[in-house]
Amino acid sequence: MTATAPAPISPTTTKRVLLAAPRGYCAGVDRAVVAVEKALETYGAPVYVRKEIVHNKHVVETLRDRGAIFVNETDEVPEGARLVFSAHGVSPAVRESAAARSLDTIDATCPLVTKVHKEAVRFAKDDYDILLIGHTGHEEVEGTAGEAPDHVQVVNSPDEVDQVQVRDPQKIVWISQTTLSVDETMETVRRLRDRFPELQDPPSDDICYATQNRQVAVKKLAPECDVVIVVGSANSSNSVRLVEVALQAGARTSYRVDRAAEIDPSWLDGATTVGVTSGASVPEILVQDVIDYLDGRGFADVQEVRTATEDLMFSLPRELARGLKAAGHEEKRPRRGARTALPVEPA
Ligand code: 0JX
Ligand code: SF4
Repeated sequence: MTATAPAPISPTTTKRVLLAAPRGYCAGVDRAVVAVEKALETYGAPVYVRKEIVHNKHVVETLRDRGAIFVNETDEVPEGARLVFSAHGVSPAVRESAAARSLDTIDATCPLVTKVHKEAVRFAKDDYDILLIGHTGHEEVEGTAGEAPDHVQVVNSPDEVDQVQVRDPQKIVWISQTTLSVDETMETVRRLRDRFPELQDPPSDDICYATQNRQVAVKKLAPECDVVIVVGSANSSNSVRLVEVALQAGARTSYRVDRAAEIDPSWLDGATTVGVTSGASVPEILVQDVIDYLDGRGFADVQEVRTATEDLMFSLPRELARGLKAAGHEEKRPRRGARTALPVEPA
C-alpha cells in the first residue's frame, strides 16, 4: 500500500457523488471468501463454516446458495466433515474442539489477526497484564482473548478505562481488535496511559492497514458531504465505524445500508454532495448498485477521492493450497480488482 497525495475537492452546486478509495474488500476478506469458494469447487458441498466467514449478509447468502453451511459452533458439524474458520479468527479452545471431532479444518483467519494472537501469546508468556481494546462479544475479540484468558481483559471504550484493574502497573501492554476507530482507540490508550504511565504499546499497529485506509478516505470527503452512505452489514465492526468516523469528520448525516434498496429517498432531500464508501467485507457490486441508485436521482457526477492505493494479497490457507494441489486444481487467483464479483440478487 502506498499513500498518495489527495487532490483537493472542489466545491460545487451541482449534484455529485464523492466515492471513497480505498473502500470494500481487504486482502483478508478476499482470501477468506475465495477459500470457501475454492473449498466448494474442490470438495463439493457441503462445506461448513464456523460463524459468518466475513460480516456481510450478501456474501454469506451467496455462499450459502452455493452449498456452504454456516454454524455457530463445532459441535453442530458432523464428525470428520470439513470446516472453515472465519476471517475473524478462533481461540485455541475452538481448534481443540474441532480436532476432538476429527474435523478437516481450513483456517481462513486473516494473517493480520493471527499477528495479534501471537502478540497475546508472547506477552502472556512474559506474564504481562494484557489490555485488549475491542468489543466484547465480537468473534475476533473472543479469539484473541482466548489465547491467554488469564492475562487478557477487554476494554470496550475510553469510558471503561477507570474500571481497569492490573496486578502490576509496571508490566502491562495494550493490544487491539483490528477493525476499530483509530481515533477512539487512541483516546482509550491516552486515558490508560494517564492511569498507567508505564503502559507498553504493541510492537506494531494492530488496527490493520485496511481499517485505517478506509477511515482516512472517508475523513477526507466527509466535510464536503450532506450525507455519507456506508455500504456494510450491521454486525461489521469496520463498516459501522465508518459511519461514526464520517460524522466526526463533519458529514451532516451518515447512514449504513446493506444494499441500495435500503436507501431512504428522504435522506437525499436538499442534498448536493453524497459521499459513498464501503466496509472491508463488502463486494464492490453492492457499491455500484448504490452509485446506480444515486445516478437515477440526479447524482450523475461521480468523483473518486483516493487517499491510498492497496495491492496487498495473501496466499490461500496452507491446508487448502495442499488440497487444491492434490486435486489438480489451479491455486492461482486473479487480483481482487479483476475478480468476478459475487452476483447480486434483485432488490
Ligand atoms: O466486524 P469486522 O469489521 O471485524 O469484520 P468484517 O466486516 O467481516 O470485516 C472484515 C473481516 C475483518 C477481520 O479482521
Ligand atoms: Fe485482515 Fe484487516 Fe481485513 Fe480484518 S479488516 S480481514 S485484519 S485485512
